Amino acid sequence: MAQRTLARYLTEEQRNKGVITGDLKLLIEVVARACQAISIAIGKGGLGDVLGEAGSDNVQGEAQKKLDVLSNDILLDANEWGGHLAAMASEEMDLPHLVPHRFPKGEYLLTFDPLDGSSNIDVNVSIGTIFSVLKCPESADLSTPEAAERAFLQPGTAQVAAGYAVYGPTTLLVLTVGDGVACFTLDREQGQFLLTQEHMQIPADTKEFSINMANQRFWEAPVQRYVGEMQQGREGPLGKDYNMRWVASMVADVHRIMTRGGIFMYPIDSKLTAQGGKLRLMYEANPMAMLVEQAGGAATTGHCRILDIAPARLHQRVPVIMGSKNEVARITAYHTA
Ligand code: AHM
Ligand code: MG
Repeated sequence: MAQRTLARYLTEEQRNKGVITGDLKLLIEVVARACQAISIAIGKGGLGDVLGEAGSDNVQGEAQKKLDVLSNDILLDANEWGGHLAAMASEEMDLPHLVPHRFPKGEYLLTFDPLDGSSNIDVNVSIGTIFSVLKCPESADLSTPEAAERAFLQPGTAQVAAGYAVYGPTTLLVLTVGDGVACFTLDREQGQFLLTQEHMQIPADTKEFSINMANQRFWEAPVQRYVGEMQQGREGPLGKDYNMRWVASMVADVHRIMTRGGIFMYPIDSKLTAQGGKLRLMYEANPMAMLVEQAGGAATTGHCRILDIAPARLHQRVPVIMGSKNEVARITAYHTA
């Protein structure tokens, strides 16, 4: 049987199922090509001038790596001319990027974390790109970047597509257009993504958890209780032994969970109270929550479903707990107990 390329998958979602529009198909193909370009840049490593610090800080005050900046530029350049977008917003940029006047404007908004897992860039550990697509409200004021911010402030339930690329031993693109989750592998010889898994499903139960244990003393009581019980293993109230994995690239940690189950947590803790959490709602939590839910998992802050949050700010941060449904239900119950 002929291999199913990303283009063919998207054409079938459009033509046979009517799930996506032609413009959304084009948008996703452009994002996928940008991810291919990022994958090539990352692959150069020490052979190219791509590793190390960029010498600048992003809006969140974090030091940018050269590859953070390069990946951001690749995504902006690839997406601004196609006519499918009204504006883009990035973890690495203070304000939205409006489509320049010389290009036609489309009906979608794109948000991205161009290179997630910045601490892993220079040490050759898996990193990724996360993206989310929203419809631009017809009444949106796109006259200035400041005014355009409001158009993006939609809950995660409004996303029409979300995905991530993981740059690991292979480069993968994991995508949802609201019709389940499909995984594509980059064929480096052909230079295109080929469908390698359809209908990804996260097992409802797990024996694997993912959290930065170094923050343990700062956690709130429900997280202390849950992780404490997992650590007690077979002898504890959960009655089974757990394993722990923490790559420190959300993309890689969530991809492992998409593949074999598990629970990923970056909860609120006492040193994050002022900023509301570590991970960003628009660039990390929402797209990953849509993918996880589409694969049969669950995603919460501990107190509410991530996709239901009405964003107040573009760069808003939130606590994140996501993965295998029954485990997420357990820690959610501990938050309300
Ligand atoms: P980044 O977007 O600046 O890379 O930050 C997000 C990353 C996530 O990928 C990961 O889950 C987390 O930060 C790692 O945090 P820590 O350094 O506490 O392990
Ligand atoms: Mg990130």
